[in-house]
Order: sequence, then C-alpha cells, then structure tokens
Amino acid sequence: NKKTIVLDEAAMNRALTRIAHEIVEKNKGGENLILVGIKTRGVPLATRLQEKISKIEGMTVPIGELDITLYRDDLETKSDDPELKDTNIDVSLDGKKVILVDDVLYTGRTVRAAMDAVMDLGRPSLIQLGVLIDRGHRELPIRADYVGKNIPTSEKEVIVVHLQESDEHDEVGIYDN
Ligand code: 3GP
Ligand code: 5GP
Ligand code: MG
Repeated sequence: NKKTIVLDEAAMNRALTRIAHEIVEKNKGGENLILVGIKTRGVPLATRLQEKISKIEGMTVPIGELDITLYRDDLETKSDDPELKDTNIDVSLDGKKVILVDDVLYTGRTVRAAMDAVMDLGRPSLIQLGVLIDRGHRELPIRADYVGKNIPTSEKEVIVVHLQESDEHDEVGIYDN
C-alpha cells in the first residue's frame, strides 16, 4: 500500500482558485449562484470556493449542504444506490444556479442522488458540478463542469483526500490496495 501524492497544499489551493475563476466566468459573475457541498469533504471545499469567489467578485454566494451516503460500510463496493440522509439548505433554489461540490467523482451515483435531492427542493435554473478529483469509472452519464485534477485510477486504487478543516493538512494521494 504505497502512497503517491498527487496534490499538495499549494497545488490544491491553485486548483480551487482556478475553479472559482471558472465558476464566475461560466456564470458571468456570482449572481443567483448557490454552492451546495456534499458531506463530508464537499462542504469545506464549497466554503473555500465561497471565499475565493468573494475575493474575486466582492459578493457572498450562499452555501448549502447535502448528506448523501451509501447504506453500507463496505466502501470497496460501489453498486448500492447512495441515498439522501440530510439536507441543510436555507435559501430557495427556485431559479438558482446550483453548483454541487464534492471531493471525489467516481461512479456518479452520489451526484445523481444529489441532483434528485436538489430537484425535490425547488426548481433551479441549472445544476453544475465541481469536484476536486475525477477518478474516472463512471457508471452514469454524469460529468463535472469544474475539475481540480483528473486522476485516472484503477478500480483497486483509492484516492485519499485530506483537508485542513477535518484532517489538519491539505493533501490528495493515491493508495494502491
Ligand atoms: P468524505 O465523506 O469526506 O467525502 O464515503 C465516505 C468517505 O469515505 C468519503 O469521505 C471518502 O473520502 C471515503 N472513500 C474512500 N474511498 C471511497 C469509495 O470508493 N467510495 C465512497 N463512497 N467513499 C470512499
Ligand atoms: P460515486 O458516487 O461517484 O461513486 O462516489 C463519489 C463519492 O464517494 C464522493 O462523495 C467521494 O467522497 C466518495 N469516493 C468515491 N471514490 C473515492 C475515492 O477513491 N476516494 C475518496 N476520498 N472518496 C471517494
Ligand atoms: Mg465525498
């Protein structure tokens, strides 16, 4: 179980700065945006993007949270449908541009569940997706609009995402199991 570091703190920060710029470029500013982080590590990433957009555009884009989990402990198995456990979104999504934020995009099933949850809450004008890492192996026709880094993994490899907020330092690594 060898580890290869693919993003260090500086590289992660640059990637998130770029994504913040891409978000405001694509959406012509920060108006009507809401960043929705998928728990757990999508939430601090959404907060960092909020801060960066605030520096770029001088406005605070609202943030929401979705808790979507697999109903099993075995993370190696990816065939179960993730389900919505909890929602924390205070603002109306009607007419909003919803930007889902997650750490790793893999099969796409979590994002599918997140889109269902968002659509149940209101009628957004559009939904976009930003992820820190796209590790491939999609099982649904889902892609990210904003990607920190594409890391083509084997099915056996696992991406480990450490964030300052939860893990004391910023680092993304690949572990081969
Ligand atoms: P996160 O909640 O901080 O995003 O899914 C629960 C946690 O397990 C996730 O953390 C994720 O980092 C980690 N994890 C590692 N490998 C996998 C995997 O293959 N599938 C899922 N669903 N989570 C994984
Ligand atoms: P998907 O539903 O696309 O298969 O998986 C996405 C979710 O599972 C993300 O929320 C992510 O946290 C987690 N995930 C899937 N694969 C990995 C991985 O290799 N590393 C980490 N850290 N998380 C993963
Ligand atoms: Mg996640």
